[in-house]
Amino acid sequence: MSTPVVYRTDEFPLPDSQRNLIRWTVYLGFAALTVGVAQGLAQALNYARIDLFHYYPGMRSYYEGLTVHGVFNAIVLTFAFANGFIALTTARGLGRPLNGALLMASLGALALGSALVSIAMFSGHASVLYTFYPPLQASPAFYLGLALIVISTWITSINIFLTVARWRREHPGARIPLLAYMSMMVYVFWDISSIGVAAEVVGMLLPWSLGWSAATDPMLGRSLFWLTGHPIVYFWLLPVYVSWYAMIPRQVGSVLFSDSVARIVFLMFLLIIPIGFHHQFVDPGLSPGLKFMVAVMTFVVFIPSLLTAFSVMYSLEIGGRRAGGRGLLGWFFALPWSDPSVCAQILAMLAFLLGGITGLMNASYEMNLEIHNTAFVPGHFHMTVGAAVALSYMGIAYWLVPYFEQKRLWGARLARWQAWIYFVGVLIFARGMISGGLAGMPRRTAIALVSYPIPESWKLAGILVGVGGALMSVGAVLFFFVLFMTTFFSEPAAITDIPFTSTYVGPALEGWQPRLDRLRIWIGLAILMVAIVYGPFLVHHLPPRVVSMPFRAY
Ligand code: HAS
Repeated sequence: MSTPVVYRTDEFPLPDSQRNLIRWTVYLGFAALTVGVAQGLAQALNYARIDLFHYYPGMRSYYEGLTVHGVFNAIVLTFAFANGFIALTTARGLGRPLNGALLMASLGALALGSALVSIAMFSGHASVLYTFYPPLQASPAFYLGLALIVISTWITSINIFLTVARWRREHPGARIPLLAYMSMMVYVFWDISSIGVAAEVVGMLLPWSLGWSAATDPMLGRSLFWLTGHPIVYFWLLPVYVSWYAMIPRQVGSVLFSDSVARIVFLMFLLIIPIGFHHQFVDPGLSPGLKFMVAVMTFVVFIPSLLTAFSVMYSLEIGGRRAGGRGLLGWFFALPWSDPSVCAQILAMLAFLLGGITGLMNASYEMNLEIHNTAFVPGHFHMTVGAAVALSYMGIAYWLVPYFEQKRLWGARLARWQAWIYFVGVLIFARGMISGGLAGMPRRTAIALVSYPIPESWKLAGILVGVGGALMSVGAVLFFFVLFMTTFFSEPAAITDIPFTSTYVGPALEGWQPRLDRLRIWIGLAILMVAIVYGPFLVHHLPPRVVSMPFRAY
């Protein structure tokens, strides 16, 4: 039996103090993004053979800049955004406040961790990139900072789980509201996924950087990293899926098609955590059988995103048709493109269609042998994390920052331009990276500084990367400008709620669907899957072998 869901949109009971803590958490992420994108411009121009590194204050090398770019954008921004945004959606989904002390503790750990990694990177003691593979060694401050940033996500998890548990005690037999369910699953997923990097950093890298062990085991370190490093991409993406499922339908005047489909999608991600070995297809020491199994499982991870594509597209179509769109694609153009939040997120979805296809190419074992460690890979991930995720964060910010500041969004037209400029920039950038990568152009290489002659095929590719990167930078500057003007110069407005949607079907109270909320079973299955894939590997590789002496770029 399906029950209609009626969400009250008034009286959202989040105390101002909690809203402020969430606000500063998200702003910390945006502050990291300003530094991250500034470094990104130098990285992109490097492919066009323009060397800016030495003009950046304090930057000693290409690798220092690339580390700052990756760590600030891919770790600090994304973790801060998830901690803040998902705390907010949990509170809204359940209609009750969170624990203020835990919000404060999470922000404190995040701020302190970010400060420590910044000190390590800007003092030149952590040019190890965002993957920090051993035997590259950073100073202890870097690993300690990373550990604190991860701890901030665990504190957020505890806050979310306690709030959900209290709500369940007060509502025996009720289904967890979808918005809260999805929010909670983001952190259930992340908590299991983060075990790998926690073990690597705390068990291996931190003691090693403190000199308590002379050498380390790079193979074990890489594998533990990718145990987390693969699902981390979905920890970046899933908050965006929360917006695409639970907010965008409302923003386009529609509803979400199915409550259960959304829950199943989040559960599928939970069950397919252990496929990090697809980042290690070219690593020696892993059996072909293991690589084959992981390649097959990687194709399965397409399914929840394909379900998302169809489900979200259906919601968009309902909205577009309600707005008068006719014919096969008329609904698409009838969507409220004038709303910068909607505009940015639909463009993000379109970029993700292409990003997803390149993911499929990466996942194909033989294709992977061609493109691994080439510029193709940054081409893929700038259309996923650099566009689907970052552009969606920007779109979300266009209603979130007015909500935080209790002001109208300043410059909606400029904000729309911002989204388009960034989108076009990312497509040109990715086109350059992909064609260059197919021609063997390496990633993580200071092309502007190499002493060998550059093949002709890399030249046009490099120029496209430079032009696309410059446009992305313009888009980013406009984004910060709109937020700055909104915060300091816009008119006050009383914004009492955040946009979220009701569903067309569900949630059912009988039949099989309530089982989707029985979390113990799903968490048990997810841990079992990790044990099946990683267990045999760990049996062979534990305890860590003393193999490699540290290599320091400082
Ligand atoms: Fe990936 C490498 C495979 C998704 C990020 N990936 C990376 C790296 C990063 C990254 C950062 O198998 C580099 C790591 C490093 O530094 O070495 N990736 C995949 C696969 C998927 C995938 C199979 N990746 C992502 C996402 C990321 C991300 C998401 C960030 C957020 N990736 C790989 C592999 C490698 C890899 C290998 C290793 C490469 C190597 O050798 O180094 C899939 O999850 C993708 C599924 C996506 C889709 C698209 C669904 C589209 C949607 C939008 C719908 C549009 C609508 C609008 C509704 C199937 C949901 C439509 C309207 C109309 C009118 C049309």
